[in-house]
Amino acid sequence: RPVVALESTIITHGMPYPDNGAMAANVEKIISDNGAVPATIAVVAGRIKIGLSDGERESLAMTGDAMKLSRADLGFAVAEARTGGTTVAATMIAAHMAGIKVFATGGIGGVHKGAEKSFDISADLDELARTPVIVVSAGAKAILDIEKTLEMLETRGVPVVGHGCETMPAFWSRHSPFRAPLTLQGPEDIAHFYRTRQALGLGGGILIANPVPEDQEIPASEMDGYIQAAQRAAASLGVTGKAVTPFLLSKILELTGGRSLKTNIALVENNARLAARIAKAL
Ligand code: PSU
Ligand code: MN
Repeated sequence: RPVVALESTIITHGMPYPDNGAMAANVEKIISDNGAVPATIAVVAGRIKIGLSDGERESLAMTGDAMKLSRADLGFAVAEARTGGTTVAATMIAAHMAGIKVFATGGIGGVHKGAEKSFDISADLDELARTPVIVVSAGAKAILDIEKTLEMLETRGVPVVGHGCETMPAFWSRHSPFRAPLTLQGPEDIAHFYRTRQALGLGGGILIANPVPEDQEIPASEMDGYIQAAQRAAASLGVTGKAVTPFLLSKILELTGGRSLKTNIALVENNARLAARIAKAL
């Protein structure tokens, strides 16, 4: 049956309670309504779960001390019987273990602004290079350096496909100043492209960049000020490492008075719909 994987760092570290739990339940429903089976992936007390019960999903949403698990920490959480949300990278790993080919998220991690000094580049990019899963996103979060993220993906051999768009979306906004490297029009074409890459033995994943619906976007010109303010706050508080992304997201939520969260939820829902259609096409 067509299955769509869903990540859980967005639940544990990406949105506040109770919006996170409501978003997670609703996204699963959207996938079911579109004829596919949702599988939210997380580590619960040391077990990698492919699909959560309503109760497990809700208690993950309420867990204050869940770990943020990427490739580096996934094995640790299993060994030490810990609970955590899986990032795009760790969710791709677990989805692939279970034979799931399509995964819906909000935005991927990427090259952070100032990475030439901090070396802060998300493990999501490396995972896209090695694990054959289609990741449906709204692009790279605008808190990142989108231009460097695209360069890095090209270097690592990851196809980046705009869904029906010529410019790269910027998460909360439909447009960034950069071109989408490739463009495809719909789920059938994306499924065909995936199968072709498999047949050629090219390996690795595909990143789909799906712009947020027009009536839900926050224009880039408006987001820029909030993003810069959040970045200044992170720098002055000395936030580093895996705490950077969650910090910036919650600061931006605060600065936009909750508007960024509404957009974030809308774009995840939009990605879930497309992912279900791709899974069915495959
Ligand atoms: N998109 C969101 N909220 C999130 C994330 C993405 O709207 O919380 C998470 C994803 O799980 C992504 C992770 O894989 O942030 C990237 O973290 P880092 O930059 O530390 O690799
Ligand atoms: Mn990082």
